[in-house]
Amino acid sequence: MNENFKNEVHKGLSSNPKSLPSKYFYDKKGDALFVEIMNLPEYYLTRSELEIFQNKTQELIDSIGVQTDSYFELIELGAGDGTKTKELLRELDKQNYNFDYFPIDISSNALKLLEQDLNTQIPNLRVQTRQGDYFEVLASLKNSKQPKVVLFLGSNIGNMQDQMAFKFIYNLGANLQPGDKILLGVDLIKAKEIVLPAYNDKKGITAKFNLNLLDRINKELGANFNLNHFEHQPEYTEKEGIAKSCIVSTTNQTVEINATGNSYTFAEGEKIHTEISRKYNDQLIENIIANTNFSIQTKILDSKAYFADYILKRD
Ligand code: AVJ
Repeated sequence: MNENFKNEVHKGLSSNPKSLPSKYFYDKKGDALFVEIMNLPEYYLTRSELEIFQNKTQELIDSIGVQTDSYFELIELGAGDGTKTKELLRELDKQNYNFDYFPIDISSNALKLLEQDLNTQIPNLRVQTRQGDYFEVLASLKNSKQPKVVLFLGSNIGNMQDQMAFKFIYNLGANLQPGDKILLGVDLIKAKEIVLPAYNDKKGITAKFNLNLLDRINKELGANFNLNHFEHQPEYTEKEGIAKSCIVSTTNQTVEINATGNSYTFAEGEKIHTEISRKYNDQLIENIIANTNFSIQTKILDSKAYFADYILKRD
């Protein structure tokens, strides 16, 4: 049993207001539900960024500033199935750039599948998968002193509070050298009518994704959450620019968790905060990177200006 999971669940459910960390969404079932989310008509994020990678590939290559005649390392944090990245990899391969691709992921299974897929689809590509924690892997790549481009796509940074996002970029900088780049994909602040449905789809897949966290606690920590007595509840205001997901208790109830040896009471209407998905604009990105060694070099948008890929340059 995972001690961190147990401790974080206990801490979150003992706090007021209650919360659970979003990083625990991604067990096997959660991974599969997230793939379903990416294919939902309401979830525009993945399609918008894919459009950038398909239609603005040359702009991306020009702004990461790599040269055909000198080696570089292309590192991806949380590579997933590589759909977007493949657009870039294909073009770099076609234009004979000299680089290795280092996809980093927690899931060794995802990395194995990605490597096989890349080996058949882009046979020339040199792939070096790295399983593990982003920063441990980055620290191990630091010694090479080769020019680096780090991809952090999909608005994954949006799950972090701004202060955490600052620390994250700052720590990336500590593992990079002057001139290195980060390609940071972020969802942009826009109207509630567009953002909220992305977190509240008609088919109820996002609701399942959110509630799966309780199911995971049931299975891995021996708890007795009754999923029929909890509901998915998303919120978003354009003013704040942060989509928030909660799980609401629909009745007064008590839940026992064997692994923690505790019970937790929920009042009717009480919320468990499970996720923030921050949306950005230039000012917010400027604020987050203000005390890091990075500056914004370029911003590339999709045709609807829903999503942006920022190229940040390490000074
Ligand atoms: C993978 C963090 C980008 O916040 O939009 C999708 C996760 N949560 N639907 C996001 C998610 C609910 C997603 N990220």
